[in-house]
Amino acid sequence: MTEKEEVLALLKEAVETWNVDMSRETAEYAMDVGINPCEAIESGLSQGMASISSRFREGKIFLPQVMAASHAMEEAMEVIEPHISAKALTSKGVVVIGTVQGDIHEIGKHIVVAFLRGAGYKVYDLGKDVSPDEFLEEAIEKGADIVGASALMTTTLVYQRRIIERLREEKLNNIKTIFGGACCTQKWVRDIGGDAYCECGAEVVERVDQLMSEE
Ligand code: B12
Repeated sequence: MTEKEEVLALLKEAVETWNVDMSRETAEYAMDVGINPCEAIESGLSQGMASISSRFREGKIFLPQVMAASHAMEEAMEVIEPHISAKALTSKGVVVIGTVQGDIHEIGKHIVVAFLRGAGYKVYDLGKDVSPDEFLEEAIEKGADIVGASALMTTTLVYQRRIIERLREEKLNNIKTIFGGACCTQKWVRDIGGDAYCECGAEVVERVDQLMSEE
């Protein structure tokens, strides 16, 4: 195993074992030895969360452990995020993003925000449990080129559709939309008339660049 592989494995293990200190310290070490921050997130921390997800689904762990693992992941993200911040002075575009109404899952969105900021986009993160009208108001106020919304539950997916409906009702056809989150699929986004779907944070910059270049 190379040193990089070892550090990525430790990041995964820190989240898997909800070890906050290990998570923060390993993230600091990873940045010190020059591991690519995006790789540290996608190939390290996110792998830990993926394993937490499966164990939770199988009933091997419960909500408190998931919360503790989320905490460990967010601590490491705090360390890593400044290392992806953009040096670009001009913004490539404005993105207004949030987690939809009734949904408090934010980890994936935080990753997406970090990647987009790192790529030079001006990103306004509205947080969690954001109503379609709040998305709309902020999109208008901030002059959004793109609205992005995360939904992780089957019960909250419908609010992604509602965001599109509200944008259409207000004739904001120039604003593009991008969606993601555990329950969201390419098919769903096509069915609701969204402009792009993104399965994983590593792809988001490419997708958003593409949207910005389309008429
Ligand atoms: C961590 C977690 C929590 C944490 C959230 C902490 C936080 N601060 O976010 C806590 C413990 C609080 C929590 C609470 C609940 N949770 Co929960 N949770 C999870 C879990 C295990 C992991 C989610 C996660 O963070 N993944 C890691 C990140 C990195 O991945 P990601 O979110 O998928 O994001 C990536 C991509 O999807 C994409 N992406 C995501 N968003 C966006 C947005 C855009 C614009 C783009 C472009 C891309 C994009 O890029 C990201 C980076 O790669 C999932 C299981 C799962 N399979 O997702 C359940 C899960 C989502 N939770 C679930 C449920 C039911 C709940 C609760 C109702 C409690 C319960 N009874 O279990 C409450 C919800 C309360 C509410 N109103 O929202 C269910 C939903 C089931 C369903 N089908 O509806 C899941 C699927 C678990 C399960 N199998 O039952 N949860």
